[in-house]
Amino acid sequence: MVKKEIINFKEHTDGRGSLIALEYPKQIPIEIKRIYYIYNVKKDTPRGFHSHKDLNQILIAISGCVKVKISDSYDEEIITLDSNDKGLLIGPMIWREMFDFSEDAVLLVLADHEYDESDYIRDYDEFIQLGREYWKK
Ligand code: T46
Repeated sequence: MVKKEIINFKEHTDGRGSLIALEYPKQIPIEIKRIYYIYNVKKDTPRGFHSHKDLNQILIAISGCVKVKISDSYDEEIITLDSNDKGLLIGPMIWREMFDFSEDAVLLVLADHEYDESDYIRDYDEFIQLGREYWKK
């Protein structure tokens, strides 16, 4: 099993519609420093292909559907994000690839650090080497 968490968000639904609030630490376990969203992804165009050294992030398919392949350098898993009341928490030293974006997919990402290119591991062989030291199964 790859270390990750699926967080189910509480929906506030009434006659007018639905609302989901994400507040630290009640609904989400990370303090948000940055928010970004990915959309208009071309058909059959995967993204990601990297790990982070320190960053924690929560991925939410606000609209549509997207699959995320995660690996800790030993095991891998594919998680389907297809509902805006569910978030995937991924921590450090987890390789991620996002693929099969539906046309209407909007992937919202909450991150606990500012953008820092030096936090990325973009080379897969380097990730496997560092990941095996980090996770030591
Ligand atoms: C991740 C997955 C889920 C910025 O300027 N600021 C930012 O906060 C981010 C995230 C990106 N950028 C720039 C850097 C690149 O020129 O936006 C461009 C696309 O970024 P990237 O190729 O890293 O995008 P993805 O979709 O491959 O990966 C992103 C995040 O970078 C990454 O942290 O975990 O989404």
